Amino acid sequence: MAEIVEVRIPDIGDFDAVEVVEVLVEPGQRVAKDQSLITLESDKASMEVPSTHAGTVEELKVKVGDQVGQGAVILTLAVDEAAATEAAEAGGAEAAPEAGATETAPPPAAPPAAETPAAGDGVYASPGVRRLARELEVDLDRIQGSGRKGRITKEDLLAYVKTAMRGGGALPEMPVIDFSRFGPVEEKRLSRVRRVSAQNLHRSWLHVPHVTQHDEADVTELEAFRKAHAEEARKRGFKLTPVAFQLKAVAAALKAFPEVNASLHPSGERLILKRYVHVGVAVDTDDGLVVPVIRDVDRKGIFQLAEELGETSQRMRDGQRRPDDFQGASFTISSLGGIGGTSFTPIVNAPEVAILGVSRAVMRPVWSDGAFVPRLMLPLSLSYDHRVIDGATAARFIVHLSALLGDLRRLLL
Ligand code: CAO
Repeated sequence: MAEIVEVRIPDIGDFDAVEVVEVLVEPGQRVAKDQSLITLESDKASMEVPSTHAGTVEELKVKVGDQVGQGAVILTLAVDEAAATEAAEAGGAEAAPEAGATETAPPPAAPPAAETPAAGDGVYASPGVRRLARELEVDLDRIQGSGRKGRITKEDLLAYVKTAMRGGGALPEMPVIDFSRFGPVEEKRLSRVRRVSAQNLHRSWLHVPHVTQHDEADVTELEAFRKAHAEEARKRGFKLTPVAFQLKAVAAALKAFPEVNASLHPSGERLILKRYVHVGVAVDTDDGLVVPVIRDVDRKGIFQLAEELGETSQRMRDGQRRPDDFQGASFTISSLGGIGGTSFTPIVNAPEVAILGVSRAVMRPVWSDGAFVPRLMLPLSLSYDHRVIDGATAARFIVHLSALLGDLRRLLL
């Protein structure tokens, strides 16, 4: 005999009440596990709620227009016998799917949606646009939204289709190759973090004319200072990472060069200068690269920044990410110094206009006052949007930054 279970709204992040904008099933209909049952929409995100079990819909408990929150019953389901046994073993009907807010950087990013294999997962779009995209067999991942927070509007979808039909503006197609012809292969599904960051990186790569300016900072004194205070930080419960010093120096350099702490208006005619200094820091996680934002760097001390960095990067690795972790950065630092390498060319995290890549500091002989002296040199690579920043400004910025890192007392000037 079929068991009746209640399917409920899972954890939907920070929202107390979200509107039901679409009911995708009806009584008597058979549904598969993970099949979308309803669509919820807040002003920030649209999300589909999948079924926790396979079975037949008995009774709908919500309708379009209802406001619902976590735990509200969506419908009752007569669960298939086999599935019921499986569900009982897995902890019963309450075993709701996890719908963690896995927002990833950089914005505009995906809504705090339940992970579903639906096309367009990881994008902002209304259910109507999603439906139209399904009918037209368009992958929403490929479209850049022009709406608020990157939301894909119907016009964006239609413009994309028109361009595709004309064959203009599109990139030449990559050939589809069956690699198994050449040897054994295996397929691995990319995490949502990777898919979203791939899309953002690609968009920046295509839109932003990049130039990378390299320099070296003499961090011999800075490193000695950091080591001298490392123990004190450790006692206070955090690690005094070199990145905290880089953050502080970057904040001072951004104050001195406001056009680097800016975004180009979409019209391309105005620069939006930011009076705040929020800096994104690239953090490597098992899911891929995420870039949480450290706010008001100019107003925080180095100990505070180090502690916040440690706490934030740990939270990123533990998968405890919140949408606002990734919003509002005006500049980004990507440090590969803990790993190695001599220099690299980071991709600007648009709509920011510059990003600092930090490589591994090395001790080497530097010519000074007629003799070679051993100095610890830190390689810096500043990629910038050449539409906004010209070469001279970039060079002045990185020279200024190197000087700050070379002598922290300059931060006081
Ligand atoms: N040159 C030489 N050594 C460096 C260095 C540099 N530029 N930057 C860091 N190091 C050293 C550190 O001194 C540290 O050595 P010890 O363990 O001997 O003290 C080691 O590399 C690891 O450094 P870290 O953890 O302090 O800093 P990080 O650059 O690896 O990471 C941060 C920075 C803030 C993201 C950190 O909180 C974190 O999450 N680390 C994990 C690794 C990571 O995600 N790195 C970012 C990679 S993607 O851009």
